[in-house]
Amino acid sequence: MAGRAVRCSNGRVDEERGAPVGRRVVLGMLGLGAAGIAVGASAQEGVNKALAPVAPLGDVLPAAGGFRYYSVVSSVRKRTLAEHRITVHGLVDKPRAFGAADLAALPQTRITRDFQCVTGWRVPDVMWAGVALPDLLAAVGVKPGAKAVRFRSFDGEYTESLTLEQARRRDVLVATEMLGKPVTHDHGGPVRLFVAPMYGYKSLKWLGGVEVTDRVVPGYWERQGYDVDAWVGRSNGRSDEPT
Ligand SMILES: Nc1nc2c(c(=O)[nH]1)N[C@H]1C(S)=C(S)[C@@H](COP(=O)(O)O)O[C@H]1N2
Ligand SMILES: [Mo]
Repeated sequence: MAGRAVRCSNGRVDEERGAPVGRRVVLGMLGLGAAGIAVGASAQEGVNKALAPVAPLGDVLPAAGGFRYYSVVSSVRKRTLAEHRITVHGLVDKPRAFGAADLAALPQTRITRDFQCVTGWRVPDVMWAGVALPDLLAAVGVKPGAKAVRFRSFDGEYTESLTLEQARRRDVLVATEMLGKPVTHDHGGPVRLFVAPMYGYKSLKWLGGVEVTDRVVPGYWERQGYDVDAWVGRSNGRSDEPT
């Protein structure tokens, strides 16, 4: 799928789902303040390559401070929080669909952490709010024999996984708010994951399904060589970017 580069500077996402596109394809930059400086595709590619596995992260990118908007598909249909449901199923006692009111009825957790992509960019001190994943799992009851959790995006392509132990950390959020507002569509709203201790690719956007499983099923980027245990600073991607 390399070469299907689509880039739109305003971060707009079309309504229709499209074909998968490569990781290097930055569809747009959502600037925070003055950080939304457009970077040409080739420059961005160079930056990604240079920083991919081992660069000292953070103070390398002059334009760091803004999120890059990432999606492996060219467009994702929008869903409102009111209509959206997250299905929680698999090795659980009570499989259940959670709508906005159901999520709001669970304990709410707020955390502020840096957001760190494995390719080098970092956004400091991002505030997130939502339901801590252990609280969501407790609401359905995890069966004996469960070992992992698999996440599916309603973009139709992206998946992620955590071990059950990782999924029970209090700093893993099913996030409905980011930066003090509902998570926007471009950032994976109405509901996305935020896995604070790990690189950004674990923080699946457009969360649709949570399945408790008996083993870790590697996610989208992990099938292309990225570490499954993506601890910031303790794991890393590959120097050759997958497409
Ligand atoms: N569904 C989905 N989730 C995703 C991705 C993606 O392409 N699709 N990219 C991941 C990567 S690599 C990063 S760094 C973050 C980027 O989040 P942002 O687009 O809100 O900046 O989302 C992660 N979650
Ligand atoms: Mo990333």
